[in-house]
Amino acid sequence: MHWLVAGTGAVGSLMAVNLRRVGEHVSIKPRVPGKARAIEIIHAAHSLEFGVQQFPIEQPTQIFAAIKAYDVANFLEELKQAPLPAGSSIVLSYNGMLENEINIMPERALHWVTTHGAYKNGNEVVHAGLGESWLGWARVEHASSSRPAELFSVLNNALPLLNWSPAINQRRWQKLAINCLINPFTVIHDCRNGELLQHNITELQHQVAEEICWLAEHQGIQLNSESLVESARSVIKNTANNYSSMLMDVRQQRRTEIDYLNGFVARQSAAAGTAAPTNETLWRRVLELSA
Ligand code: KPL
Repeated sequence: MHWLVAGTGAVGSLMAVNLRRVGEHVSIKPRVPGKARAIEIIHAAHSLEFGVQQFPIEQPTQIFAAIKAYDVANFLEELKQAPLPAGSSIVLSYNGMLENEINIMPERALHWVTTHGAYKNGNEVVHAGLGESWLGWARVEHASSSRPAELFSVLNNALPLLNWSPAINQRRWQKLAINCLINPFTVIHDCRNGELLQHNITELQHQVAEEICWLAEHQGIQLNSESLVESARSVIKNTANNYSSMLMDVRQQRRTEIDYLNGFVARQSAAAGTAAPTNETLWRRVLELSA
């Protein structure tokens, strides 16, 4: 299979090196346009070089887009201008949710939701915490269609464990909650995920989780706040050495995804007539810290 990994952040780089490791043909499309013809990624002391590919694409290609939530609409618009050859698919991986995302998902788009932890140090990608991932069709009307067998199996070999999910939306809400329960706290305490266990945040996490459960239920998704806090705790332990993507964004003075995480929860709850004060406070605090 031909793969194009869009986005050369931690997750995109991690996927690119692992796809290459299992023998796939991989090129890269950085989201920040540059003139480079090749990109070097260092992983486990090996330096690998990836050719840079731009749109349009001539042959059937599996796109793995590990991009920021605020870049999703632009990226999908770019794809619309350069339609992909038959046999291509688009796998999207981003933290958080967009208010209008249901209307912008292309036909063959899939969501890849992960709890793996990775961060980048210059050109080097560090796989700092093992997790698992879920793959499912992005468009609700395709949710129960069969899984694309070859694509699934390649992604599973590259970065196990991958689960097929006909209810990917449920998984996306769980991941949204995990990110809301971890990422802003790593910014506020300026620490690795594991160091959060030394801070007294459990009460606040329960409030964040309860606000998320209320909103999810309002949107037809059942979640349980106790299990969300519990899951966040196990992700914290499994990715203890990781620097969250949000902390890396703040440290490198990039825009964070807070608007699409706790900010999304606060705005959507307000629109539904209920305040989500803890998510709102975390949203504002991270915005202040990243200004
Ligand atoms: O998704 C992550 C992130 O950093 O954005 C987790 C799973 C919390 C790992 O750090």
